[in-house]
Amino acid sequence: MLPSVRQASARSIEQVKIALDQALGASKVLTGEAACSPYTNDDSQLEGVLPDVVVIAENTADVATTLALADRYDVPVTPRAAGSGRTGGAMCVAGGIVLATHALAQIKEIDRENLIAVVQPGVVTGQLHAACEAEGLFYPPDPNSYDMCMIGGNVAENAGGPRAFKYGVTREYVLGLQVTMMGGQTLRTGRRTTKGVTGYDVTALLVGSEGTLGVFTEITLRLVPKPPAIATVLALFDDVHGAGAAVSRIIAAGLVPRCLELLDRATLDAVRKELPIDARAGAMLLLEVDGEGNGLDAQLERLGEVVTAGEGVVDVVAAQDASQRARLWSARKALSIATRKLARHKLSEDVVVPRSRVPELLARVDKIGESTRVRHLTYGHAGDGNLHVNFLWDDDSELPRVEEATLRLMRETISLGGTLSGEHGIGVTKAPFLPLEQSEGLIELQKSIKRVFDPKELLNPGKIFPTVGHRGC
Ligand code: 2HG
Ligand code: ZN
Repeated sequence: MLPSVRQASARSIEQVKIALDQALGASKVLTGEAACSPYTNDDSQLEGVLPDVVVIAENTADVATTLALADRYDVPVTPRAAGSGRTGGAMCVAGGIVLATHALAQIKEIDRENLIAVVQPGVVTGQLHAACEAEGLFYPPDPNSYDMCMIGGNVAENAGGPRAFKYGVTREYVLGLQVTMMGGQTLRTGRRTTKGVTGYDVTALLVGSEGTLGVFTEITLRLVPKPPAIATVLALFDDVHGAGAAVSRIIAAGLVPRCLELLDRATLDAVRKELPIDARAGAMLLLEVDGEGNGLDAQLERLGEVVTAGEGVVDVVAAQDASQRARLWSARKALSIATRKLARHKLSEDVVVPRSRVPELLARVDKIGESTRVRHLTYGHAGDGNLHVNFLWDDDSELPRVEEATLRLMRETISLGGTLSGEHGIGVTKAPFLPLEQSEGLIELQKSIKRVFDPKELLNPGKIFPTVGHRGC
C-alpha cells in the first residue's frame, strides 16, 4: 500500500512548471506521461504516482533552483539518482517534482596522496571502482547493482554489499558532502581529512537519510590502497543449517575474509543452469580473501580448517583463475533478478541479526515458511548477519499469508536482537514496521530533525516514517 501523503494543488503544479521552465530552460524540465513515467518507480516492484514534472539537474545551481521553487509553490520533491533502490526510497508517491541527479556524473578528483575521491551523485558506482583501481586505490562498498546504481543513491541509502564484511558500508567512506536543502540553501558538511571532530557529525546524519533531508551535489570519499591479491573459495554443504553454523565458526575464530556470502538450496537451484554446482549441495558459502599475495594461502588454509571442522560439509573448492572467479560473482550478482523468475511476485527483505544468531534466524525462517505456507529462499551477506529473505507467490490470494510471513520475519529479527534493514533502507516498503524496532520517542525525535531541514515536509514525503500502519504493528 502506498503511504498517504499530501499532494500539491493543481494551481501550484502549473505555477511551478512555468517557473522551472523559465529558470532552467525547457530541455531540463520534462512534462507529460511519456517523458515522466520512467521516473515514477524504483526497483522495489511497487507502483508509484506519476510525477507532474521531472527536472534533470546538470549542476548544483539547478538543484538549488528546483528546491527553492518547490518550496515557494509548496510542491513535493522526490530526489533520485539511478532509481535502483529496493524499498521505494526514490519512488514518487506524491506526484509533484522528481529531481533527477543522474546527469551530475563527474568524478571530479582522485587524490592519490590523500586517498580521497570527490564525485558527483550521478557517478555509477562500478565506474568509480574502475577509476580508483586504475590509480592503485580501492573504493570498497560494492552493492550488487554496482554496474548501474549511483553513488548519490548509495550515500542516501547507506548501501552495503558483499565486501562490507571486511570493509564496512558506504558510511565508513563518506568524509564530506555538499548538500542542498528545501528552499535552495547549499551547505558543505564534513571535511577532507581522515580525522575530524568539529561540531555535530552532520555528514553522518545525512548518510542513510534516504533523500528526506537534502539533495547531495558533491561527495568526498575516503579510499584505501587496492589489495594486491584476491582469492575466492566455494564451500558446499548438505543444507543451509550446516552453512549457517560454519558462518558462526568463522566469526568466532576471528577470521575476516572480505566476503562471506550464503546461498540456500532454493537459491542454488535458481543458478544451477549458469553454475555447475555439485548435485549433493543444498547450500553454499562464497568466501573471498584479499591481502598480500604471500599471505593468502595461510588465510585460505585456516578458513578451510574452520569450515570443515563442522557437520554437513560436502566440498570446499577454490576458484582456479580470474575467469572462474568472475563467473561465480556474476552468478551471485544476478541472484536478485534470477530468483524473480521463480514466481510471479517476490518480496526481498534485508534483515540483520547479530552474526552468532544467523543459524537461529535460518531456523525461524523455515518455521515461518512452514506455518504460513509461503515459499521462501534466503541468500545474502551472512558474515554481517544480513540476509535477504525472499518470499515468493503467484496468486494475489496468497498475499495475506505473505504479509503475515513478513511481519513474523520482522518480529523474529527484532527478538533475536537484530534490525529491519542492513543496506536497502526503510523507504516505503518497511516504513509500517519501523515501530517494531524504534520507540515512539525516537521516531518523534527523527521527525523533528526532518522538520528542521524541511519544515513543510515537502522533500521525499512518505518515506521512512509510517503513515499507514501494518495490520500487526
Ligand atoms: C544483493 O545482495 C542485493 O544481491 C539485492 O542487496 C538483494 O534484492 C535482493 O534480494
Ligand atoms: Zn545485498
